[in-house]
Amino acid sequence: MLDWNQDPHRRYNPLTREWVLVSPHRTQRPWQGQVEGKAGAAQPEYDPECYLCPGNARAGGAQNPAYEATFVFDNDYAALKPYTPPGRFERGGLLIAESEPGICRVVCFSPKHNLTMANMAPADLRKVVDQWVEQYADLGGRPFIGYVQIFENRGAMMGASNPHPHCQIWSSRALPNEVAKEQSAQAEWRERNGTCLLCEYARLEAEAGARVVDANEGFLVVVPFWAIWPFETMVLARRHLPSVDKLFSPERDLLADILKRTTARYDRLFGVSFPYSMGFHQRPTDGEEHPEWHLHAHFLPPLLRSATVRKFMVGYELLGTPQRDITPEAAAERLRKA
Ligand code: H2U
Ligand code: ZN
Repeated sequence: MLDWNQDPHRRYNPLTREWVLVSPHRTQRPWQGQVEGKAGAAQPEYDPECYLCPGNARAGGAQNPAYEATFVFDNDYAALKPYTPPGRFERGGLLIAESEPGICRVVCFSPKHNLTMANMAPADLRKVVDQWVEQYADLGGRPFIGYVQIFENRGAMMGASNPHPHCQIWSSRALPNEVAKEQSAQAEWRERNGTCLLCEYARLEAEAGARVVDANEGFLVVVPFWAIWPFETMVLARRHLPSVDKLFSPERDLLADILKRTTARYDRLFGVSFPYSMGFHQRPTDGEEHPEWHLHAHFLPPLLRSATVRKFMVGYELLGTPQRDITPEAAAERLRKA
C-alpha cells in the first residue's frame, strides 16, 4: 500500500493548477554541493553607507528625509514607468508584445537599519500594514494600474540588495503570471461550486491540522499541501476578504502579529535571519469586484536543511515539474516546534 510519508507521489496545487513531485525517501541523500556562507554580522542601527537609512543619499541623487516610521519612495531604478506609450505588436499569433505601464516603489519599514519584521515592535509593524493598505489604494486606484504586487526579498541569498528592512511594490496594468493563474483558478472554482476556493482550503487545513504552523484570530499559517519550497508557508485570512483595504482595524494588528510570529519562527528554525521572498496575492485593481479573491501571503524561503544548504530549482524542476524531498507535513511539524 502507498505510504504518503515514504513513497514518491505528486500533489496538485488548485491555485495554479500545477503539480509538484514529492519524493520523501530522498531526504537521506548526501550533499556535496554548494554551501552558502552564514548571514552577515550584526548590523548597526544606522549605517552611513545605506541608501535606505534616514537622511542618507540614494543612488539616484535624492536624499531620504529624517523619517521616523515608514518611508515610501518611487524606485530610482523602476522596472515599470507610468508614462509608457501604448503599443502592441503581433505577428502570426506567435510574436506578441505590448507596452506595459506601471509604478514601482520601495517601502522602508523602519528608520532602524538593523531591524527585521521578526524583531520590530508590533505597533511599528502595524504601521507597515497601514502603509501597504495606503499604497494598494493609491496605486490600485489609478486607471492604468490593474494589479499591485507587494513583496519583500529578504537576505542576500534571495537577492535583496540591502539588509535595511524594506519591501517593494510593483504595480502594473497587466496581471503578473502567478496572479493570473490564481485569478482564473479562483474564478472558475467560484463559478462551479459557488464557494471560495481558499475559504474551503483553510477549512480543510484547520480540520486536518498536520500542515498548520500557527494561527491567530485573523489568520492561519500553513505549509501548503502542494508547497514547492522546503519551508514554504501560506498566510490565509480567516475571513473571506479580497484585499488588504478590506481589513478591519483589529485585523491589521492581527496581520502584523502573524507576520512577526512567522518570521521569528523562521529565524529560530536554523538560528539565522531566515532568507525568503514573501508577498501578498489579492484582488486585481481593474475596477471589477472580484468576489472570488481571497487575500493571502506566500513565504518562499530557499533554505533546505540548514542555514547554509539551500534548495536549487534546476534540471527536472526547470524543465519538468518542481520537486521536494521533505514532506509538507514534516516541514510544518518542524516549524511548529521551532
Ligand atoms: P531589493 O533589496 O529587494 O533589491 O530592493 C531594493 C530596491 O531599491 C531595488 O529595486 C531600489 C532598487 O532599484 N533602489 C533605489 O530605488 N534607489 C537607490 O538608491 C538604490 C536602490
Ligand atoms: Zn539602512
